[in-house]
This record gives sequence, structure tokens and C-alpha cells, in this order.
Amino acid sequence: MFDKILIANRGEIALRILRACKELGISTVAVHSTADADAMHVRLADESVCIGPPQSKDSYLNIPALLAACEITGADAVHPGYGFLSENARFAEILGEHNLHFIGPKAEHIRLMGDKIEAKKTAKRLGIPVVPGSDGAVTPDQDAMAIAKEIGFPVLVKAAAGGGGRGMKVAHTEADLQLALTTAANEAKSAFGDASVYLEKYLQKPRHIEIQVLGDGRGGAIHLGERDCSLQRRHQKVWEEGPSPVLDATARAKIGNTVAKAMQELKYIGVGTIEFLYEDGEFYFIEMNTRIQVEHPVTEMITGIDLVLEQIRIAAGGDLPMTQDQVVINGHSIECRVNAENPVSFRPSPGKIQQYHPPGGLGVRIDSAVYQGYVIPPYYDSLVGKLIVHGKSRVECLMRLRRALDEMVVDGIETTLPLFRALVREPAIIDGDYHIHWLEQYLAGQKAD
Ligand code: MV4
Repeated sequence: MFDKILIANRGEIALRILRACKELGISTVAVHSTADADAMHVRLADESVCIGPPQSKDSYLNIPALLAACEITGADAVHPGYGFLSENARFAEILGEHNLHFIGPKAEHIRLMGDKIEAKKTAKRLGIPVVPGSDGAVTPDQDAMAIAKEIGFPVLVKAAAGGGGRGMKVAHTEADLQLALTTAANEAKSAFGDASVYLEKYLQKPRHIEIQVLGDGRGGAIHLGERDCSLQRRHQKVWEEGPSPVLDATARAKIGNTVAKAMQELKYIGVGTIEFLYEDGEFYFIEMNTRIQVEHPVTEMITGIDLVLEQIRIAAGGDLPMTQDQVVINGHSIECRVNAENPVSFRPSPGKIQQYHPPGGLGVRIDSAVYQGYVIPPYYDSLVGKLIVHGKSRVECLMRLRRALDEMVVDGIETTLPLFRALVREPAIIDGDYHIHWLEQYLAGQKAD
């Protein structure tokens, strides 16, 4: 097991990793920019190192500074959290070259899943259902038209180096397609340095359902059910829940076992999330994330598995915590990402938290690094905290979430709490009857009033 872990991240996920380390008896090193000197993860870590000025490129993305921090403190492993360097294959390799453990998948799997074309080819080879489309990259001069006609309009042009909604263009007709191809390729070239694009059938109103997996790197892998992340705004997840309101045990077992088998064949190590679009009872692979995700607590609440603790144990050579038959989905969980943003315009609202009262009680969890008097810096994401609620059923979970949201106080800055207080009372949400475009249509309707 590791003696000392350097946490190469900030905010709530740094605190989350620190908690798992403490429970494992592992000492912790926090790194921080000059803007985060007063942050909670710095206060609670055994040691801390200032790694640079506020800008991420000079601090949390500064690989030489992170290596120096490992050298100074004698850390033997690095946990990257999510965002920043968590899916940077080169970072994982550099750590290995310095005899440091990267707590995450093998660099080759990070690189493989970072290329959306290679990821899709791998998924297809491993028996995972994918969206109908081109078999690899298309070039504007290549007969993309024939492929588009074969899969049927509307089609989506996607950047191979994209992901998370970046570098996507919809083409509804043949006339649109040529423009969409050249625009997407040009944007991908400037944004990612890679102009490769591919075609997919455009699914009009799917849900976004992702499967959590855990692999031991030796051919063992289990799935831990799904999270429905369809409520998004501009590709930012807002409300995530598990199990999905639309999946039954048979559908869950079928897609879960398909994914677990694929991860066994890859000899995948650590946590991973396979993202699907789900429409008319069919799953379509879109991407795989090779990191711990923001919304991981939803899975922890319904399975009782500490995903970050398991990530660390497995990275140190440990076995999976249980067999597939021992994984039980218990009850329902919903996570609301409370951001320091105006709840209508979503304009960031950094500043000092004057009054802070987190809700409590059975089945109510807050993953947050803020405190009364904390000043939210303007340099990073605007997450105040994640309110995660568990109930024996979805109805009980909704009732508890409604109570917790009404109890929560964050004064001194604007937050998206009012949005969640409205959503938890919205009939379509109560019925679980929504898709990936529902929230933006709802917000557009709100603005129209
Ligand atoms: C799609 C799609 C419809 N059809 N692919 C957006 C980001 C990345 N995860 C893939 N995305 C999509 N890919 C096909 N073939 C619609 C989206 C999409 C989306 C997906 C999940 C959650 C929210 C979304 C919002 C807009 C578009």
C-alpha cells in the first residue's frame, strides 16, 4: 500500500480523496495555487506545497511543479482526481518514469479512450453497441455523403479529439453536410490540433446513461450499475441520479455485463465510466471516461462502495471488493451540483460566503470544500458543493431532496439552489420523464416568461 499520496487537485474532490487516504492510514500531500492557500484540503492535509500562481496552467497543470512537490515530500503516488491532468496519458507516463504511481488506468487506456474514433472502434470490437456511423474518420473529399445517406439524416459530425460536446456539428440535409464537415474539421484542428472527424446517426431525444465499472488490471472487472445524467446545460451535468428512472433490472444486467466483460478483456485497471445514449430501449456507446467522475457519489450511495478508496487499493495491487453477484443496487440517489452562478443567467458569482448551513439528516450528504467566510476564487470551476441524497425509493429520495434543498443556506453569493428547488417540484422531473435536451428547453421556457 502507498505511504504518502500527493493529491493533484483542489476543491471538493481533493477533500474527497484526502478522506479516503485518511481512512486507509495513508499520509496526504495537498498542492495548491496561491489563490487556494486557505482552501479546506490544504488545512486538512498532513503536508501542503504551493505549486504556483492562480492560473491552472501555472499550478494544477504544471507537471514539473507537481514532480518537485513529490520530490520534496517523498510522496510515492499521485491521485489526479477529475479534470486537470486526470486523463493526461503523458502525465501518467512521466510519473512512471519518476518511479511514482499514477492512481488511475494504464496510460495506453487513457490514450485509447481519449481518441473518440479509436475508443469507438475498441468498443465495437469488444461487443459494446455503438451509434451507427462511419467506420473511423471521414475526410471532406471522401464520400461522406454516401455514408450519411446510408445511416440516414440527420447526422452528427464529431471531432476525434473532441468529447464532452466539443467539436460537434449536426447536418440535417446533404447541403448541410459539406459545410458541417469542413467547419468541424477546421474547429477541431484549431481546438485540438487534430482535424479528424467522424460521422454518426444523430439521435434526437436520447437519455445519457453511464455505467460505472471497476477493474483490477488482471482481467477482473465488475459493473456497479448506472447513472442517468440527462439533465445537462451546455454539456455541464446539473442533476444526476441512479438507478435511471427508465431502466429495469434486466436492461441493467444486460448492458452492465456487456461492459464488465469488455473491461475484463481490456484488463482495465481502476474506475471507469462508459457513456451511452439511450433511445427506444437501445444503448449506443459514445465515450469512455478513464477517471473518477464528479457524480461518483450517486453510485456510492446505492452500492455502499467507496469508489475512491477502491481506486487507491486497486492501484496498490489490491483485489476487487466483491464479485458481480455481491453488487446490490439499494434504493435511489440523486446528486445536485450547486454552483456559484446566477440561477437564470448562469453567470459566475464568485465571492465570499457570508452564511453557510449545509443540510443534514439520514441519507443526506454534502461533498463540498466551502465554509462560512470562504471566498470562492474566480479562476476555477464554480462548484460550491454537491448535494447527494439517498432514499429507499425514488419517491422517498425526491421528498428528502426537496427538504434538504429547502434547508440549505449559502448566502453572500448567488447559487443555482433556486433552480433545484424548482426542478424537484417539476412534474416531468418527478415522473423521471426527461431527455438530454429537456433542461435547456425548460430554461428557455423560464426565460420566455
Ligand atoms: C450525440 C448526440 C446525439 N446523437 N451523438 C454530447 C457530448 C458528448 N458526450 C456526446 N454528445 C452527444 N452525442 C449522437 N450520435 C447528442 C449528444 C449530446 C448530449 C449527449 C449527452 C448529454 C447531453 C448532450 C447534450 C447535447 C448533445
